[in-house]
Amino acid sequence: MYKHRVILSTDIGSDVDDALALWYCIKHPQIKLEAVVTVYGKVNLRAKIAQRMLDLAGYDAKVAPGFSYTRTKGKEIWHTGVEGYGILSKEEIEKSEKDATDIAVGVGILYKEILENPKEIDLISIGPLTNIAAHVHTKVIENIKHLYLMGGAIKYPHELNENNLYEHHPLPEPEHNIRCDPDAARDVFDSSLPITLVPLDITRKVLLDEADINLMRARNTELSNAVVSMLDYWLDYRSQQERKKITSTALNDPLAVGVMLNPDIVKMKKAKIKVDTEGRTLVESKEGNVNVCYDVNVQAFKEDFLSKVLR
Ligand SMILES: [Ca+2]
Repeated sequence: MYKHRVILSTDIGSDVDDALALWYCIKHPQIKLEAVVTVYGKVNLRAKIAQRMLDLAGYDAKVAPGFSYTRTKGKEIWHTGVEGYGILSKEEIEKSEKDATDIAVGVGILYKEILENPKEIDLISIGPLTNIAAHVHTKVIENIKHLYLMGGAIKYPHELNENNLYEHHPLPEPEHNIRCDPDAARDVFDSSLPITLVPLDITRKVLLDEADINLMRARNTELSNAVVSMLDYWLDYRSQQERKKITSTALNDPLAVGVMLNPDIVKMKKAKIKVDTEGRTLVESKEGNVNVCYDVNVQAFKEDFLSKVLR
């Protein structure tokens, strides 16, 4: 029996970790996925990828594109160029890119689902926060049960620990999901929404390595083969970028799902988070609406993740 009704807001298709997070949601018996709403750039293509994964799993949930553009003006959208590779045909990719992209049907689905099910639905955000920021001045915000948010960095690339969490130095680097739309992130953090923040500081510690990928390869279902194929394209892309062979990848986005399912796998402290113009997430005070995760039990998380997706 499921324990969590979930809406996922995702930029699936670029970093493969969104597909891994969606796979985890699909396969976890405690999750009932109500809707997948895409965000950032090629939202139609991203929605096609999510829909295909659900179809391969025989899983019924709503899928729709959210905002393609960011709330912050003048931001270039980052794509890898391999979005859809490994799961969609070349024709499907080209066609979905030609579709109009600013309809944002998914934003309406988010609105309707939350208001029809007040305080029943957990929202998991694993992309820029544009879709969620659209609702900060509506009743939606007070009716979301909880927001689990992969994003931000508290000290990264410096080590984060219990003792330096509230210190103002060293400053972190801006993390992708926040940096891509700082205005949206600021609106969400400044709202009254209860948030659990799963920052880069801990997600980078959870690696899917070659042995794990080989287990996935051996699983050999239509869905696992599609995910592994996307994973291979992502590792090739990363290898080209880094000019060396990359064989592992961080489970950033799946960890946000994992923290919702098993909060005991992390250590957290309360905080108020301020977002600066560069997209840094800065701890402003010890009181606030955000649980910041600062430590993770890597083995406990990976055991649950792998056992569920390989089920
Ligand atoms: Ca993502």
